[in-house]
Amino acid sequence: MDATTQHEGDAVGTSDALAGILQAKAEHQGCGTSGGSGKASCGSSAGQGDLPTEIWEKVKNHPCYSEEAHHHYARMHVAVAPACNIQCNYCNRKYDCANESRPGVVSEKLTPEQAAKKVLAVASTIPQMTVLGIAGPGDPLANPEKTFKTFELINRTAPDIKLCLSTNGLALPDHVDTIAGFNVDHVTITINMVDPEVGAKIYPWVFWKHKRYTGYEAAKLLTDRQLQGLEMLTERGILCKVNSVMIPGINDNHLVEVNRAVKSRGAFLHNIMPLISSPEHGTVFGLNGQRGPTAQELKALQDSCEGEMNMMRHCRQCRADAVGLLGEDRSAEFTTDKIMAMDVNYDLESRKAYQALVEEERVAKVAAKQEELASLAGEQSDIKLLVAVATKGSGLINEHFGHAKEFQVWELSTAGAKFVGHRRVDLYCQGGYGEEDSLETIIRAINDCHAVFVAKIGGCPKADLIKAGIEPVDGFAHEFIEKSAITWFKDYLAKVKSGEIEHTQRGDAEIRQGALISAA
Ligand code: CLF
Ligand code: SF4
Repeated sequence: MDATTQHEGDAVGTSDALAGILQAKAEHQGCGTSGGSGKASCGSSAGQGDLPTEIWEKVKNHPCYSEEAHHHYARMHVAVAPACNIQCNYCNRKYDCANESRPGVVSEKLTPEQAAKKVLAVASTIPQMTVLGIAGPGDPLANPEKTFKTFELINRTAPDIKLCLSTNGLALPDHVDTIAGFNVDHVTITINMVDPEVGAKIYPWVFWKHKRYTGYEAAKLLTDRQLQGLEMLTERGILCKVNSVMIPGINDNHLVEVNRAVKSRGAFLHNIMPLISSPEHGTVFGLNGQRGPTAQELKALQDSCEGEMNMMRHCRQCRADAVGLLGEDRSAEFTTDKIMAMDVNYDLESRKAYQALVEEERVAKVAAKQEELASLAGEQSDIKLLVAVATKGSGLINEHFGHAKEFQVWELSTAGAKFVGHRRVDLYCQGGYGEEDSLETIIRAINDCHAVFVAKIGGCPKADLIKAGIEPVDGFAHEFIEKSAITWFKDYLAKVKSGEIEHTQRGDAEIRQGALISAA
């Protein structure tokens, strides 16, 4: 089901697109105050921060709305919504909606009743699963009966689970009251443009009120409905995340304007995702050679939009039937056959007890980071660098290099450690042997990092990483990521200061094309 090839057209190095973003960044003077529930900054990486309590309660264990929560809490999707009412040039309808999924994956479609059983089965098996999202495989609001029937069943049987919805926004204004009525606290709208001229290059048509619209007219209708829906939701206190697909040469510079427009309408979080585009996906963009952004281009755009409304950088573009922590995919454990045969024991008390333990771990992690941060106080340096981390979750360096399917990327400076993204990679260790081809792609994926933190690593990959200028660090196995990274960074600064090493800039890195592969 997957395509793993790297897109040959991806240039690694400073490009026109990157130069354009840096220019836009210089012109973008901070962020306007957002209205509605988007007033405060998003769930910070350190905890409640300056968030009002009622907002914090909504985001604290939502893995997409709080970067910090995503290390600890899981989400699941149920694929109950097959139809769609628009066409995006990065979508092939054979596959799941690409607004919240990697292109090229196909989910197993469920009825609302099957979906409700699946939610109970997953909630019983994965007590840290706190959020149920409907994100396709088409558009949830182009399938309102199935979507809302599913919410109704889950509200009744598993009321502790937060409900979440992701839509292209065309039908949104018609359903806002129903969404509010089902206590859906989180809605994502994919907004790729606020200028119909740009939109006409992304959307060949939309279908509304029994009529097909094309070109400028279609894009105008879509943007008007999206922004109207966003305003209506935020007026009702529903937290809104905006997803935008970054398409170099089409909307990359324009997304700063999108960011301003959604911020001023109360959006809480902006998630700029890279276009994933390969000919084998059979999409218009895939077939006409449209490339996705490089890692540096994506980060520059995200940095340029960062302000009062935080940027989401931990999105995994997961599939319409995803299950588990954001960096993992346990959907294969919960196929319809398996669920129907499961003896489900949904025990609210044991879920709460497990989540209390998770909270204890979370508090310990934050305390360890604060302690290490205090020791960084007074350090003077302009050095800012990236490191990669192999983790299975819980905020720990607890994955072997050879077993990592992705690496988290952290930016280190005298301000501390900041999560800035992740890089999906091919497994290095294949049945006990190291795979040289994979190692090359891993190095390309983390080529902008100075070091890679792992629980364990073999001699061969270690030597190759050093040759590529990336320091393998295995001295912090099973310790907290942020505390360890800050400790390493202090040591790095000391070595630079003493002249033992010279600080150099790293190059760009590649964003892996191709679909998300099931872990099973
Ligand atoms: Fe799902 Fe989306 Fe809700 Fe999260 S995913 S409907 S907000 S529960 Fe999350 Fe997946 Fe990214 Fe979506 S990582 S694709 S942002
Ligand atoms: Fe495809 Fe989603 Fe766009 Fe519909 S909204 S065309 S399913 S990417």
